[in-house]
Amino acid sequence: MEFLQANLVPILITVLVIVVAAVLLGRKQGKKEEVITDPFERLRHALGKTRGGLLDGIRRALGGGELSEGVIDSLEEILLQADIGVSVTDKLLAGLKEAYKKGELKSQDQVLEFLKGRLVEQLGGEHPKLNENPDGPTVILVCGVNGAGKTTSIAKLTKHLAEQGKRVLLCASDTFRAAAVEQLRTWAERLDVEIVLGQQNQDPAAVAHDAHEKAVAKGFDVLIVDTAGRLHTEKNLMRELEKIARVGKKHIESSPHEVLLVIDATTGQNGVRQAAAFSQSIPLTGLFLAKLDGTAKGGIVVVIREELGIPVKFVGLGEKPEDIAPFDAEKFVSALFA
Ligand SMILES: Nc1nc2c(ncn2[C@@H]2O[C@H](COP(=O)(O)OP(=O)(O)OP(=O)(O)O)[C@@H](O)[C@H]2O)c(=O)[nH]1
Ligand SMILES: [Mg+2]
Repeated sequence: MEFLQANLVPILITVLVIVVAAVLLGRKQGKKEEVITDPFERLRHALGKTRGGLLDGIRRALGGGELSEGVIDSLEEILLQADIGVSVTDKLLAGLKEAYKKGELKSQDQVLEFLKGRLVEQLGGEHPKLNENPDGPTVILVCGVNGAGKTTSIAKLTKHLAEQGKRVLLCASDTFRAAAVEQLRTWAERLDVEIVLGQQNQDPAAVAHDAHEKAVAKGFDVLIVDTAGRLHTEKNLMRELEKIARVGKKHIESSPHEVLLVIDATTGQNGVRQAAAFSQSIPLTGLFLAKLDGTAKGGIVVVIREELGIPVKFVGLGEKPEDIAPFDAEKFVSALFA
């Protein structure tokens, strides 16, 4: 009793703090995460960081004042910061100056429209589709460096293709880590698709072989093969990847129809170098640019088009399976400037 009387104030304060914390936590948990259903809005939202630097920077540089060659020059740093690359930035600035001298650019809006048009041109107006096998299962081999986002991107692709009515089979050829197999198995369960699992340390090519056999036997539309992360400098691992790519030909002669390299957009120009190096070992048919939502360097898409000539087929916009967009140059640029 004496103890209670002596410590009444601290006890009351502690109880009050606990109650307030519990109420706040309850509110937070009850609060629904914002779900963006419109695909363009989702893209726009994911490009927020890049747009923040690029569009806001351009607007600030242009200000409300007169356009001049000096003002145009001041755009250089902003374009470079968005990772649009030196060569394309030079072209854009030269184009802007030419149009300015001809008297075609007077307002801020005209400058923005000019840049949008040139960027779409630079991206070749691309809207590349996945290659399809008309004679059986389409095989998509997914590769990339450690942690690029391969397995998550496979979950997104699976959902995207399943929504188009395709029956998808997954193959867990990343047999180095039990956790990697488990990660893909969990996605397969969540997305309600079948999976061919490898045992830990089993030859990844053998697992891919079994998956091809099953895809043909059971008439799947698409087989997606997950592989372990690797660096292009690891010769043995690159040879292993070539073997995984080769092994399915016994069951599906034209396999793989897609070799998608997943690049982490947050690594900027480094990702471009990875892609160039990977493509020397294995012919890449497309890129999946993951984590666009996590970077202000979304302009990397333009550099990839300029330097590699390998089409970006999909972009990753977050960690959920619906956070995917097939790449479309016009929509991409619109979302960047909207
Ligand atoms: N914000 C964001 N995070 C992503 C995206 N794609 C993947 N991630 C996250 O990146 C991390 C690595 O993703 P994984 O799919 O495991 O990458 P991985 O290439 O399969 O990794 P390894 O198999 O270990 O080489 C995870 O935390 C993912 O949630 C994306 O588009 N946006
Ligand atoms: Mg993985």
